[in-house]
Amino acid sequence: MSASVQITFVIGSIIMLAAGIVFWMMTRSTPKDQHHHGVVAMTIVFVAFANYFAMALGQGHVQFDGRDVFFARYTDWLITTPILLASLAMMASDSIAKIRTLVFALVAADVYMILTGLVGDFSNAPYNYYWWIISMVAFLAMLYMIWVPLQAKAHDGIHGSTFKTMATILTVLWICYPIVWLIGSSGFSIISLTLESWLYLILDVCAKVGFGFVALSAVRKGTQHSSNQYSGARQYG
Ligand code: RET
Repeated sequence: MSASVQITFVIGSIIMLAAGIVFWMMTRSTPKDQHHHGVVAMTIVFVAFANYFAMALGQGHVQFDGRDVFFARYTDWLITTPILLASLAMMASDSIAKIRTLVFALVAADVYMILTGLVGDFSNAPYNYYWWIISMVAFLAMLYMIWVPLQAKAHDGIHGSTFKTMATILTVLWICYPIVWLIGSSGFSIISLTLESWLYLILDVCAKVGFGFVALSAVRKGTQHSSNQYSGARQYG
């Protein structure tokens, strides 16, 4: 692994760790009944920190057919993307139990997408492209579930408008991952490994840190609103 690639992992570790600390502080000034949003945001960045740290130490990749496969990206995504989806679902509905079948289907499609992507990364051409297509089908199924049935439930939740903002950010950012995969070392190798690593870093920071900020700020703003309306009704922790 070259130094220019390794530096992206070092930067990634630092950003994720710093974000975790900031989210922890933000959560402390959030009403207790909204703490789950903070727990979700912290879990995502601390999991990402561990995976970036492993890659920075050279422990997150193996050689396959003369190139590095960074499997730590997939262990990161495998844990963080279902949590991100759960976070989005929590914005759509006050009670995840009410939409459990939909959440299960979303997470199942997501896990399927990541695992078939990993298999693709450990495949030579043309098999890697077959796996990319299979993974893409699961991704499109996920987008459908977010924009059709989940969106329909969103008006039930207290954060209905935040749902739309978060679903839009999620869609725009997540679409970039399969593109980077395809033009990077796992696909056509049109871009260098260094550029690929920078692109994944930018995407990961936006998808994890940006998403956490939007969720936590919305919850804090939303509850400030309601605590102004019903002053003293909420318990702060
Ligand atoms: C892969 C393989 C090729 C096909 C597709 C993919 C999609 C990956 C996505 C990853 C999202 C990761 C996020 C991480 C941040 O926490 C696996 C690259 C469709 C959508 C959001």
